[in-house]
Amino acid sequence: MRHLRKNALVTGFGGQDATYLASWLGDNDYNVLAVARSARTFSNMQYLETRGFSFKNLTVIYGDVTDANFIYDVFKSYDIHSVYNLAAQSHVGFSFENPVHTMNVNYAGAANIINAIRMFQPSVRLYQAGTSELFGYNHGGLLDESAVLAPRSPYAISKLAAHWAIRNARHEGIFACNGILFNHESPIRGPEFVTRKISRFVAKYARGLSDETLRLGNLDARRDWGHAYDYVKAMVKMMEHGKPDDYVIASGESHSVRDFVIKAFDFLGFDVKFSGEGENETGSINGRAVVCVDPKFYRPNDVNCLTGDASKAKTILGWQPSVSFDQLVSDMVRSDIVRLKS
Ligand code: G4F
Repeated sequence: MRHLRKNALVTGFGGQDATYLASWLGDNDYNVLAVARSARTFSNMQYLETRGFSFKNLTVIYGDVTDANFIYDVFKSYDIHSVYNLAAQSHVGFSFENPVHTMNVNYAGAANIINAIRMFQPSVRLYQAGTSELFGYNHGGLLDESAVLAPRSPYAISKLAAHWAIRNARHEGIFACNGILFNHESPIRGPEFVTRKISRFVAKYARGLSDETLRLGNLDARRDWGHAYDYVKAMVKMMEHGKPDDYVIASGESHSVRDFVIKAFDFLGFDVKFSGEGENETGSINGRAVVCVDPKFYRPNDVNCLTGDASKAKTILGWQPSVSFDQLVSDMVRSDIVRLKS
């Protein structure tokens, strides 16, 4: 008997998470209907192909989640099993300068999809990309699904609105899940995020291609960094589980931005020593400053520490992260070195 594939609609295609997810779904029982805003965004897919990822059973649809009529047309044209709403304005720093745009993409996109499910295909399952930024003003410790939500940026406010839209949709009978994902990185992370900014710099430095200084903002910020490929598999587990719910996905340990810098250089045998405080702090190798603080990268409000407790996902979904912090840093730096060579 011919095996029938289910249609999974993935928004935000071209971005890190949607690219990994499309690969995984296409290899595993699904046709992927990937929503992209433009063909310019396929460099991540091309890069992953060089690392052995495949993109089978993929159809790209061009459109924007903020356009309700576009979403409705997709729902009228395809028999959809599941929607992964990963389209977002995902940069927290940028959201302070563009709060309305951020709210529009991050909330209206989710609201349009919920409306489409309600009107056209009520049995569709929906995954919403939530975030640990929802925990904003927290007092440290491990954060799980019961932790207080206290957003600290326009980005987090927009994601909180979507988070509640999903919870309300679930209450009315829609299969809708919030994945409260802590930071997740990879070699295809955008260079505007701090981990990739660091890995790219370190690769250039190691190849002798940079005599510049890496300029960073808050070195004390602590994040719980995991690997994006592990995290997209958690999304699928939520959607394939019998009951919709909200889940924290995290590694359970946090590291500072400074730790990430030290580890990235250390991976290539360079010993960075930090000295000074606040705006005067520098990181040096053999007495030469290679890292400095630039207040331009400070945010009006920053979240100081995020560490997640993914016990619920581990127990109920059987999810486990497979990539350690050290492996993540080394994968990113190694990949940037290879890319520079080619
Ligand atoms: O890499 P970041 O920009 O990631 P951030 O703000 O934690 O957000 C990411 O993770 C969230 C999950 O918790 C997602 F919801 C969100 O969409 C995104 O994927 O910054 C991490 C930390 C911040 O505290 C920031 O202030 O690094 C600090 N930082 C220090 N210097 C910097 C820099 N961040 C950036 N982007 N650039 C810097 O030069």
